[in-house]
This record gives sequence, structure tokens and C-alpha cells, in this order.
Amino acid sequence: MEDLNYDTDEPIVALATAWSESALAVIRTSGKDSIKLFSTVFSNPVAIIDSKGFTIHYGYIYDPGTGNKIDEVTAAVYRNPKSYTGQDSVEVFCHGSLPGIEAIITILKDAGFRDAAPGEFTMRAFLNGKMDLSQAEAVVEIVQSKSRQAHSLALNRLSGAVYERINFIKKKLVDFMSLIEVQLDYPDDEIGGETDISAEPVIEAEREISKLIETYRVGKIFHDGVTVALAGGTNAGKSSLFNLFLREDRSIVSDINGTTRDYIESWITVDGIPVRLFDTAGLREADHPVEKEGIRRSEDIIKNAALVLYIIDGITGMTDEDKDIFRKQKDSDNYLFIWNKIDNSSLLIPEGVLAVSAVTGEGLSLIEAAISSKLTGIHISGTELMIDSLRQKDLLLRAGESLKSVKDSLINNISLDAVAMDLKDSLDAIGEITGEVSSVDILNNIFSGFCVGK
Ligand SMILES: Nc1nc2c(ncn2[C@@H]2O[C@H](COP(=O)(O)OP(=O)(O)O)[C@@H](O)[C@H]2O)c(=O)[nH]1
Ligand SMILES: [Mg+2]
Repeated sequence: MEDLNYDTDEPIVALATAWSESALAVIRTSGKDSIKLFSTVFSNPVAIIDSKGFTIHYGYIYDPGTGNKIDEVTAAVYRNPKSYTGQDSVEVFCHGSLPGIEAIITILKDAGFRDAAPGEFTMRAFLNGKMDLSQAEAVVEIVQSKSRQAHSLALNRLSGAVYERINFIKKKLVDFMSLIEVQLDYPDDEIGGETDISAEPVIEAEREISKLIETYRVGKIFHDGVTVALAGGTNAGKSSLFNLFLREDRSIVSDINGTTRDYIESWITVDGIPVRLFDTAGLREADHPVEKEGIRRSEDIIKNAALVLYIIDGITGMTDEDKDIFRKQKDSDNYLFIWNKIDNSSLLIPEGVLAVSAVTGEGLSLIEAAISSKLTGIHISGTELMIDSLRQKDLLLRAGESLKSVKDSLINNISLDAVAMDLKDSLDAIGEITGEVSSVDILNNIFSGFCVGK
């Protein structure tokens, strides 16, 4: 990979934790001579230079120019190849003070480190064979995960689940490729008769690929989260339900119509799915311009939500507007109708409407289950293999397309050369997923999406 636009062995430094005040911060270094360079600013250089990998050393970082102490730290030493990047590396645990962090990084840069580019640590880990590309992508997915389930799904990928499945598919195709190559090397007359290669392995590989592609839709929901909006007439209990979902009093509840004039939002987790829940202003005729604007914004939110929870006031029953929306949307994939205030409602609940009380909480778990099944159609335990990288999905689609051509060629007895070409394209696409086949552009593209320090 000499073509990369920076040296992949140079000593680099970056803050690995958030740039904010905290008890501790971690500054990460990696690259050639990083242990020696670090020792020049450490109070006990000999201990560092002579240390084994996986050791921790207590001391001070100081400014070699002035001799001034900069911070009291511990330094973890890793030796090539046993480190995250596969290179020599030192991680510094310092106090989480912004001026302190800044001073340490400056001192380290004066000592010979340079600022790391986004994703450069993980790119080095990939280049040094510590992980494949699907695992490198999972590093970001873990850091960004918004719920426990999303976290375990990403952890699954980080431990190589995508890599293993891809290799399983690849093995089938490579074996098949050898069959084809034998046929190409030994023309028909020598082997005797027509080629009669079964398309079965190709069909199996195609099936595995389709299964993985299907996981993307749900994988993406767990990674990005989805928008869910509470809608309905004023006083139906939207804000009360919003608070119930949050298990706190965030939205103002009152029996005065039009209390919620704008929308408010919060992240919650429903059955492991990260949900961005919106409480909206009740949709009604309003005279006040502020309320009008709130209603307009709320309408936008509702229109763009992945799922609308439409709340009906169970004490008064359905209004004409409720009936109208119910008629239009009752079979929609994006609507769930909820009959609220069942603690105090004696009216008959229409079929297909879920029942809840925002006051007692009765019915909430059924609503959560309904939201989850509406959004994903399945229950996720967190141990499933699910992809959530668009890059991986597009490559799987390309691999699948090529396999379709392979199958068609075999069925229609088209030349084996054509079969071999399509097969190769499919293998290339699969190789790009794990990074076996990669170019500088692909790598730069993936790793530039990381933040600095990863
Ligand atoms: N009895 C009963 N009253 C409720 C329930 N949910 C909301 N309310 C009352 O209905 C009124 C309107 O509630 P609010 O959440 O502000 O409705 P919104 O206008 O749809 O946001 C308030 O007086 C709430 O206390 C419920 O489940 N049972
Ligand atoms: Mg409200």
C-alpha cells in the first residue's frame, strides 16, 4: 500500500477520548520509534525503553526544553505486532483537562510525532492484517451505536462475523471457479463430451448473499435509529404518552388545548431499537400565529416519520378528523392507532386499535412490541449477523448480479469464458467487502469517515 498519500509507519498522535473536561483522557500514539520518542518526554525514559509490551508505567510528562512538568500520567506500552495497529505504540492516560491535553499533544509533536489523520490508527490495523475491512467499519459502528442491541450487533461484526460469512461464500465460489478452470484448460475432446457443470454451488452462494442483503434494512434501523412521531387531536394524551415512553416529565401535560405548540424530541430505546421520538402539537385549527407555525412544523415531522403513533382520546372517542385519518391510514405500514385513557374509558375500542393508559402505564409494553414489529418485523436478540454498511450492501448486490449472469450462462450453455469472467467479478466484489481486493481510493474513502483518534 505504498501508494497511500502518507507514510503508514510514521509516528502519529491523537486524542482518543472526547475533547471535553473529564476525569481521564487517553492520548494514543503509534508508529516506528513511538516508544523511543515517547521516552524523551517521560520522567523515567529507561523504564519505557526497556519495557516489555503490555506494561503500564507511572510518571510525569515533562517539557524537555524547560524541564517543567506537564502532567502526571500512566503510559501503556505495546510492542509490534501486539497492539491495536500492529505497530509499536504508547497510550497515555492523563487528566481530562483541556489545556493539559493540548500541552501533552504539543510536547509529543515537538518530540517527533505528527497529528493522526481521521481513522489512521484503524487503517494501520487493517494494513497490518489486524482486522479486515468489515471489522474496521464495525469499529465506527460500535462507537456510534445508540442502543445495547445496536452495540452487540456491531460487536458481532467486529469479532469477524461478516468476514466469516463472506469467506464461507467465497470458498464455495473459489471451488466452483476451479471446476470451470479445469474445463477451460482441458477442452471438451480431452475430457470427453459436453461440459455438465451443476449450478448448485452458485445458487447456494446467491442465496447466502441475498440473505445478507436482506439484513441491511434492519441493520440500518439499529444503526441509525428511526423517527417515530406522536400525532392526534389536542388533549388526546400525546405529551402524557411521550413522558411515559421517556419515563420522565419532559413534555408539558395539561388539559388546556394547544399546550404543546412546537414539537419536542428525545432518543428512547424500544425493544433495542434506537428511536427518536417526537411529541407534536395537536393538529387543530389555530388562530395564533405561533401555534399555527408549531402545527406546520409538526405536520412536517409527521409526514417524514418512519412510524406515526396516532393517539385517540378514549374518553371522548373518535373525532371526525380521527375517523377520517383512521379510514385512510388504518392499513398503512407507517401508522399505529392507539386508544388512550383506558383507565377512564368505557367506549368500545375499534378493531386494530391498541389500548393504553398514559396515566397508569397499562398497555405500554404491548405498544412497544407493536412498534418494534412494525419497524423490523422480527425480534432481534443482538447475536444475529446483520450488515449496516451501505458499501457492503452495494458490493453484495454487485456480487449477486454477477452470480445471476453465471447461472444464466450455465443454463443457456453460453461459453465458459463468460462464466469465468462473471465469476471473477463476483469474487472481486466479495473481496472488496473484506478488503482483500482494495484500492487506495476505497481505503481513503472508508477511513476518512472516521474521527481522529480512531
Ligand atoms: N384519565 C386519563 N387522563 C389522561 C391520560 N392521558 C392524558 N390524560 C389527560 O389528558 C389531558 C391532556 O393530556 P396531554 O398529554 O397534554 O395531551 P396532548 O394535548 O395530546 O399532548 C391532561 O389533562 C392529561 O392529564 C390517561 O391515560 N388517562
Ligand atoms: Mg401536548
